[in-house]
Amino acid sequence: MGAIPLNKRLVPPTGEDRIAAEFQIPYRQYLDASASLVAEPPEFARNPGIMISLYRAMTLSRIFDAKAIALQRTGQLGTYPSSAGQEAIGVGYASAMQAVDAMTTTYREQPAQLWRGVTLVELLRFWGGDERGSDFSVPREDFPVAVPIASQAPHAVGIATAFKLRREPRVAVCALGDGASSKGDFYESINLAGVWQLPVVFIVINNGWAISLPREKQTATETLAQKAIAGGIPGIQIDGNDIIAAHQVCSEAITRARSGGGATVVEAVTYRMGDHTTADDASRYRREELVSAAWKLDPLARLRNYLANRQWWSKTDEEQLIAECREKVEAAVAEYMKLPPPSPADMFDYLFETLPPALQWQRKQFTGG
Ligand SMILES: Cc1ncc(C[n+]2csc(CCOP(=O)(O)OP(=O)(O)O)c2C)c(N)n1
Ligand SMILES: [Mg+2]
Repeated sequence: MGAIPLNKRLVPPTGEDRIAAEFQIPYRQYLDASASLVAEPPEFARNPGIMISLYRAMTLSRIFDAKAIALQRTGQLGTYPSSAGQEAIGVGYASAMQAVDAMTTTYREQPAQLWRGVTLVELLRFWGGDERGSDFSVPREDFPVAVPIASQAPHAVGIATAFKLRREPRVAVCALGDGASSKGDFYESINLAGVWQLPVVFIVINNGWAISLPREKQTATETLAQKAIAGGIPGIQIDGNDIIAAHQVCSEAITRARSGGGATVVEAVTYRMGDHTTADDASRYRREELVSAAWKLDPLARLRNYLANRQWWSKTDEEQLIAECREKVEAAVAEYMKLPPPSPADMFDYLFETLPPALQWQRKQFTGG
């Protein structure tokens, strides 16, 4: 039994009715699964230097991801959420931002964080349980990842409000999941973003799953992008595994926000290739065929084929890049391993300016002093 299509559920207008409102949700894709161009691409897609830099970033992220999972499996990292399969949208929106912009994000956005300048060591530190990994050396004003679902959406609205009040030409970019788009925080955020015409862009990373809950059980809307309409802002759906669409559509939305044109919701359709986190076993609720079908849409292979088809990328280039990324990741792991572990007392020390008496007691029990 499939979902009832939206148009069947709409109240059909009778002879007495006029139309109160109408909307459309555009869908953008340039590069299809076979790496063929299906629409006239924007200028940057013809530039090998730009396209290769996007590919390099996506590859580094994929290689880091595999290593992080291996580290967790061998007891050297905490619970880790894989971003495999989501590299195009992550690198796409991050590369559309300017350094002065600010990002609030969920926990699966390593591809975007790396592009923004968060280091591999900082990522390892954070996922190793050391909060100092969130003290980013480069994107100082990007927020630490939000593990509470959708709490970063109102944060982005707050940041965008500050940018607007200070008349700074800066944009807040908020990445959140399909599951997060069901939360009140999201609806409240798009509402304020619309009514205050804020410089904020919401990137809804629709990876098909909220842990074990599939997209079709998440919401009855046909697209997640159309939720924007309720906030009075535009929504667009894109092929989130197409780096050209990801970079282009996010650039358009960010540019519009920067120039006073207000907010946008971009829904990026992608797929969570891995388990929800290393603490999950997706084979218990997800058929293997779904995952193998999704691998055929792999954003990394798609971009590699696009580059190779234009003679911009050879087998040797690929081998060199993989070796280079592995070296970078291994060097970061070696540095991470040498870092002294954080003090467990830290969990008491950074939440309150003055520790409440009950926690003072706990801290004393814990540290013995
Ligand atoms: C406020 C809150 N409720 C519940 C959870 C438990 N939880 C962790 S991840 C997750 C699913 C989120 O799915 P989605 O937004 O699609 O992001 P994805 O994990 O797919 O990247 C839930 C419900 C949480 N972290 N925070
Ligand atoms: Mg999801």
